[in-house]
Amino acid sequence: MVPTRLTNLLEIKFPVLQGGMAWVSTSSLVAAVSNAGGLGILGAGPLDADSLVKEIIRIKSLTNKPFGVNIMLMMPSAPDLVKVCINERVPVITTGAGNPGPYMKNFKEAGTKVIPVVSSVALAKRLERAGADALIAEGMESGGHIGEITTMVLLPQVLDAVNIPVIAAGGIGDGRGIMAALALGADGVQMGTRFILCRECAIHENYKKVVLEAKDRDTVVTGVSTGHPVRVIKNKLAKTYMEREQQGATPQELDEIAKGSMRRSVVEGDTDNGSVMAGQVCGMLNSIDSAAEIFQKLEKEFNTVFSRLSGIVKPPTSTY
Ligand code: TUI
Repeated sequence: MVPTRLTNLLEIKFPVLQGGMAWVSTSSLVAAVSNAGGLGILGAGPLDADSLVKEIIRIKSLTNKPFGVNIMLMMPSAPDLVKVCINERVPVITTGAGNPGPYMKNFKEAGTKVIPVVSSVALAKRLERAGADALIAEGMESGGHIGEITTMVLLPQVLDAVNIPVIAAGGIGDGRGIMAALALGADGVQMGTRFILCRECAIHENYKKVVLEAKDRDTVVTGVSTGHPVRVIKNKLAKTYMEREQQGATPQELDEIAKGSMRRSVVEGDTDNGSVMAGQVCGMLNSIDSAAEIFQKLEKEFNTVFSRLSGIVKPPTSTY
């Protein structure tokens, strides 16, 4: 892979970011992905400031490569987590579920690269003006908290609207998807669900089994009625939640149903009563591999598409 403006910016070998997944991407996965040549990203979601410091110290003990931390801005702990990342000189911050504009100045002063997730063109433009170093354009094929537009449609519009590097996310599960994103003009990709099925991902095996066995139509979007859509794999909890939504349950009642649901699935392995967040690509994933193996496979798949396209697309004839 030749260096690009994104690999130069992040000082990584492959233009592949591992999505920062709350509860799921902990230090062992982050370090393994960074060591394999991508950018591992810690999901700071459920952590308090002290646990975040410990996780960052652990990552630094496992890799000397750059890594990132994802901060979910809708969490009340977000301002404290931002302070920790600045003190610990975290190389890259990605943000989700909100607008990081208010923190931008502090990050810039600390030399931290800021890469917000956007699901609309308007926010992409606003955050470029606010000083974002790059953007992650995330389509609704993703797992967890999502926007409304597909990656295929969102990505070219974001690319047309900004000049900073744009990373495609949502619906990318293998080397073919990476090639497709680059064909649309993306500078790189972010993959979440593919890295759930990583040997170094330290979640309960039951969670991985459900993702591994899921088929193309096995995810649903809950929370549309509250304005916080979340894609999960269909199970007993999702069914109850959506039934209550249809019956007109209040946001407070729905919050009560969802409370603690990631802990139940990720830590306790209760994949019936817990929330199993995953992207639509779960249907095409069929093996658990080490991070190094994932990168080898991605490169092979990418090169296979490249060869196929080289055979069917005639290079433009030179006019010289
Ligand atoms: O953040 C994510 N994905 C997530 S967060 C999460 S944890 C969670 N747990 C329970 C309920 C809800 C979430 C699981 N998955 N992705 C990044 C993302 N950000 N997707 C969409 C957005 C987003 C949405 C609105 C970014 C900005 C925004 O606009 C805010 C504004 O001020 O305009």
